Amino acid sequence: MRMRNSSSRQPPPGQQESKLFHRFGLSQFATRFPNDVASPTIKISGLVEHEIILSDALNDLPRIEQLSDFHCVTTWSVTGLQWGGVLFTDFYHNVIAPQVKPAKQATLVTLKGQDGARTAMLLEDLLAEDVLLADSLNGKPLDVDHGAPVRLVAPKHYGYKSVKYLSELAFREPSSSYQVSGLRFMDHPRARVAFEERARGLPGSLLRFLYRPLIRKTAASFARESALYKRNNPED
Ligand SMILES: Nc1nc2c(c(=O)[nH]1)N[C@H]1C(S)=C(S)[C@@H](COP(=O)(O)O)O[C@H]1N2
Ligand SMILES: [Mo]
Repeated sequence: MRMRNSSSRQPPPGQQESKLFHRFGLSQFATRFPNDVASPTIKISGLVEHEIILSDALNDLPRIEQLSDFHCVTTWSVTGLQWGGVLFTDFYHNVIAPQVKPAKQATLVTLKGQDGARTAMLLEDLLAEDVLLADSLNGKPLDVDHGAPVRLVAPKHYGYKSVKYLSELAFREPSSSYQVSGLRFMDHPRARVAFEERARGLPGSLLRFLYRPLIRKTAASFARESALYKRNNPED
């Protein structure tokens, strides 16, 4: 088993440390949960030679445990989370490239979650050494709060790129337009934390102050809905 520490001591610009790893997202996602945790699939589609639907996406790939920090665009950060799973780059080179054969020009990948969350990342960013498909957190199987059965973890990008309940990856040309979870301006095409790319068109340093007041209420509503869901679905 490989271990890696990608956690950093220095908080990125505009971020503040949170001791709690909030279940979090756009307010309309508070009540949404994965519809299939027991026999999930990930579909790989778009500009590809062979579309496939994988039922055990992480099987047979080398596993890694990685310590990394997590940065929500609304300015809370958690440091030192231990994710377990496989490197996206291993998944790409051992499964996607040989079996799916994406077109050369398809350098943008849209990501979908079982709850309807949508965003996109450059393939180049997904192939960074610290991007994972994770199925465990802090030594335990991922739970529904944090993305079971499988989520993306892209530590150098704001949390909204780390899609939970991952259900589909689609390869596209970089110029193609794609749907996002919320308002278009809120989804920066790269969303790199180090450059404070919080959103399109507005300076990240301004958005800090607009987003920060939303944290407490959002986290509370996500926690409330999670408690209700767990009461009704004790087996998940
Ligand atoms: N499928 C899905 N993925 C998602 C979200 C969501 O609501 N649904 N929220 C995003 C946001 S804004 C953040 S900050 C992180 C929060 O991850 P957590 O809920 O595991 O703490 O997940 C991201 N990925
Ligand atoms: Mo977020």
